Amino acid sequence: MSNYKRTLITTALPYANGPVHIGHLAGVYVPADIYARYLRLNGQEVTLVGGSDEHGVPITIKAKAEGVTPQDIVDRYHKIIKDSFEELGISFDVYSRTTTELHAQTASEFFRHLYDKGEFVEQTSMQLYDEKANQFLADRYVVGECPHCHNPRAYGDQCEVCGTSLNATDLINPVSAITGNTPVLRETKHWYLPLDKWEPALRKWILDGHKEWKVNVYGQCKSWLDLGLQPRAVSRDLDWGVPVPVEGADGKVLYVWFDAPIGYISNTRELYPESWEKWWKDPQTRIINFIGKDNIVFHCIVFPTMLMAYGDNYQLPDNVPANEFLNLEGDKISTSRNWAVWLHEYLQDFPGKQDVLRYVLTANAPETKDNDFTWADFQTRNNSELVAILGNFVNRAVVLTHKYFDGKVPADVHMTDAETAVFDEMDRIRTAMSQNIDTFHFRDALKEAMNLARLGNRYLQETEPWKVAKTDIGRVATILYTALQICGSIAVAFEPFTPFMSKRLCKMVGLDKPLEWSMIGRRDLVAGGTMLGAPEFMFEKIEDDAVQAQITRLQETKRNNEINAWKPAPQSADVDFDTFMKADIRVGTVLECERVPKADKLLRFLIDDGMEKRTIVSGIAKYYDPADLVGHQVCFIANLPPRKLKGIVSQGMILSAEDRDGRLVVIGPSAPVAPGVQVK
Ligand code: B3M
Ligand code: ZN
Repeated sequence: MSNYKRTLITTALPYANGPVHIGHLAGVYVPADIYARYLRLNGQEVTLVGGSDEHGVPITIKAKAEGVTPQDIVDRYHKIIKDSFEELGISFDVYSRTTTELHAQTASEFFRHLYDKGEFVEQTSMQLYDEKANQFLADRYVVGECPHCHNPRAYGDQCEVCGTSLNATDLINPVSAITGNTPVLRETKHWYLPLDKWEPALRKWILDGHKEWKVNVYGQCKSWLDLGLQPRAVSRDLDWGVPVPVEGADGKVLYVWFDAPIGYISNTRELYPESWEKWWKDPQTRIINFIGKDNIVFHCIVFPTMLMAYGDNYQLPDNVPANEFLNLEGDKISTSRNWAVWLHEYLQDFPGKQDVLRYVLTANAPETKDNDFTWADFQTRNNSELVAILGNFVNRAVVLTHKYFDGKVPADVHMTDAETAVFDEMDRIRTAMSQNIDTFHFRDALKEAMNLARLGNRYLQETEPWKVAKTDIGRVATILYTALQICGSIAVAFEPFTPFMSKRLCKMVGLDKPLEWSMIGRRDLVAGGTMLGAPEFMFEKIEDDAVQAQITRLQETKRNNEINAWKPAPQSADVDFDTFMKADIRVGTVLECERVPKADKLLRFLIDDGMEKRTIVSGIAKYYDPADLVGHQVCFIANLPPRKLKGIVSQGMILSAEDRDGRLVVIGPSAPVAPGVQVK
């Protein structure tokens, strides 16, 4: 634990243009909350700051698409986001938003201070302008080819395929996202933050001063610094955002990445109108930014530069423990493709199971590399870890105490070596957990917490109180007393991870004092004589059908995405007329149709072709009930060489159209014709 007086924990402000999903949670909010709760248990002065990022182009694009105002969009999503965070138990001290008056004031003042100090470079340049929409095209308002990887749909601020951050004017063949027009170049004035000027200071601060940062974070900073920093525009020609507080800046707002990090400051100010400055300007405050890996440059390079340029003792972050990405069932999470597990939907589908999600996202957190969330893993971790290990142990300890001591924690206790070993192991676990959390290794910390439950199960297995009870009830008292101390320690150790369970467990074992981290491993945590509550299960099994419903939903999403992405196949190379005429296509009437045994795709047809009857095997069994086809007329190619399929000789091929979703539809004449006529 550090010598700082207080810790300010910030969490990336999610864009209020959609709800939050498990990727956001695993990357930012769950780890930040664990950290905040842990520090509070350690008696530290902590503030956890969050809020919605309500500016930027994507919000205005969404508003345009829906025919509503940007304010309507952010009002809608801010509420969904805020409510769902609260329900998940993210213990924000403040969760605000960047459309408040206080934020506009704070961000304006920040800009104006830098402006007055001469920290910006004013520059006139040519920017893309949409003459039809009468506006400049900032950031995502332009789409075009990436000059690096040639992805045809790169945005004006970033290529999502190769990850390069771009200027709109870098794009090859830029097109307006508003009108589809090719933009023209027009002159406009903007303010730039000269990052290059601050490069030596940044190098010293990060590369020399923060070697302890996570490898992924340090590495990204180093490669940015080694590439050389460029001045960055901090204003945009846009009508949504905080107006640039300078004469002659009509129609210009602060760039969203300029005002958003200042949101951390305004939100702190909203929470502590009188004392906010000590959280930002006192060297004894430690600032920790929880973010995802795509935000590293803004938090390690741009925002610190803004703070240094401002001066006035603003403190730089002490650590930026950015996480990698969480994938979903093997694919990148994507808001636009609806490939996500949305928090507000999870809370609806799994009521009361906040802890399970928190547990799984931590056990599987993308701390050092991208990781995958699967529903199968979610179910397994719940059923075989939370239920089978933790829930089971706690339940046994409490049930046995009810059975042998009427639910009263035994008081007459005589510890042996077995008990000393248990308490020693709990001490070790507490120390290991602290070390892991202090260094942002939450997965490992959680594994250690789970070791408390494993320890408890092993201890009961070895001491077998249910057997000893027949001969030595005094010994059973010691065993159950010890088991209940483990339960108490579990309640404390899991509080940062699964706070809802922790609360219920405290109640069940009669632990009613405020929790403190140092209670883990204590020998008298659950006092002798305490009356336990009725035994309750801390977790319940998640059944296959609940998980299957989620998987089915994702499969439907995937299918819909494929259908939406469908385009007609490019036209085939020309075929000369004589070649085409060689195919003898005829109409036949279906006399019989049945499934081919042991071949789930195949149907066997008996066709009246006007001459003799012929058998044709066709791979459309998935799409038809064979009985429905009997009596129908179909088109078939008559002069293909016979082919053997599953032992049946097929004399020709039935024609069908393949729909966007892969479904095959049989082709026939639009009115009855004589069997055997040719199709020309
Ligand atoms: N809204 C980007 C994001 O959600 C941005 C973070 C701002 S943190 C100051 O990825
Ligand atoms: Zn690219």
